[in-house]
Amino acid sequence: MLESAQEIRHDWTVDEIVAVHDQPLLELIGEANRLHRVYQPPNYVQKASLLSVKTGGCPEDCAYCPQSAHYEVNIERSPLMPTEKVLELAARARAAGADRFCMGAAWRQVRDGAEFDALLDMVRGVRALGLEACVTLGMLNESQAQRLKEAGLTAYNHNLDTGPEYYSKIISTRTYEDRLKTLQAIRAAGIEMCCGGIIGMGESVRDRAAMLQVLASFDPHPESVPINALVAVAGTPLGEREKIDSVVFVRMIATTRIVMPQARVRLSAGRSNLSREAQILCMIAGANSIFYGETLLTTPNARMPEDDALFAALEAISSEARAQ
Ligand code: SAM
Ligand code: DTB
Ligand code: SF4
Repeated sequence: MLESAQEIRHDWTVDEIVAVHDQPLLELIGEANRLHRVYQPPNYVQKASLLSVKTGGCPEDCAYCPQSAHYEVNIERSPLMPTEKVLELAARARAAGADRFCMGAAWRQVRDGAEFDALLDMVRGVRALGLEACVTLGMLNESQAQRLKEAGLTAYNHNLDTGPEYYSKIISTRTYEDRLKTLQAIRAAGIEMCCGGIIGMGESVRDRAAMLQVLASFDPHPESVPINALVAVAGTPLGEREKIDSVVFVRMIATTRIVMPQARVRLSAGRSNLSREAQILCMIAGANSIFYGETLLTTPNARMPEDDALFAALEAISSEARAQ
C-alpha cells in the first residue's frame, strides 16, 4: 500500500487533533470516511470475541474497572479458567463467526510460572483453531512478550486509557510510563499492538486528543485501537457517571480514523447503548471492528441476534429484498 506522507503522520500536535475533532460533524465524518476507504477494506468489519479467563480481585485501582479489588462490586471472582474450557469457548466463538479471540486476565502484570504457561497453551490452542489470538494481561517484560510471540500470539491489548494529564485522576497504582514500557516490550517482540482507551470518564476533548497524540507518535501506529465508552459499574468510583451521547462516540471514532488511517479502529465497550443506526454511523466514520458475543469481560455486550441483524443490514441486498 502506498503511504502518503501527508496522511500517515507521527507528529500530530494535540491542538491539531482537537481542531480535527471539533470541526463541523459532516466534514469530520466525510474526511474520516475518505481515509477509511483509502486505507481499509471498505466492507469488512472484524468480529472479535472476548473472554475473561481470570476475573476480579485485581490489585490495581483503575477507577473504571469492576475487577479491581479496591472497590465493592457485585461480580463473581474466578481463578484462571482451565485451558480446555477456554478452547471450547474459542471453538464456539469461531463457529459463531468470530475472526479474533481475545482473552483478558485481571492481573496487574504477567508473572512467570504455571499460570503464564497455561496462557501460552491457550494462545497456541486458539491459533490452532485458525483464529487470531489476542491477550490482555497487564504489564509484561520483553522476555514474556517474546514467549507470547513464540506461542503465536497475534496481538497484545494494553490501553493507555486516557491522556497523560487525566491519567492520574483515574489510576494511581501504575504510571503512564509503565504502560509505555509494556507497549515497547510488545513492539520489540514483533507482536501487534492493540492500544486505545475509554471516553466518558469526565475527561475533556483535549485529554482524548492527547491520548490520540501519544498513540499516533508510535511508528508504526498501533495495529488496532479500541475505543471504549465507559461502562459505569455500581461500586466503582465512576459508577454514577452518565452515558456519553452517541455523537460524542462518533466524533472520537472519526478523529481516531483520521489520525491513524491504517489502524483497525474497534468500536468496543459501550456499544450496547448505541442504536443500529448510530453503530452504522460509527462504521462510516471509520470503525471496522467490534466485540461480538453476549458479554465483554464482566458486563453485558450488544446482543448477538441484534448484531447478526446489524451485519445482515451491512450486506449487499438482492433486488427481491429491495422490493420490501
Ligand atoms: N488487567 C489488564 C489491564 O488492565 O491491562 C487487562 C484487562 S483490563 C479490564 C482491559 C481494559 O478494559 C482496560 O485497560 C480498560 O481500557 C477496559 N475497561 C475496563 N473496565 C472498563 C469499563 N468499565 N468501561 C470501559 N472500558 C473498560
Ligand atoms: C478493550 O479495550 N476493551 C475490552 C478489551 N480491551 C479487553 C474490555 C472492556 C471491558 C468492559 C468492562 C467489563 O466488561 O468488565
Ligand atoms: Fe486490574 Fe486491568 Fe481492571 Fe486495572 S483495568 S483493575 S489492571 S483488571
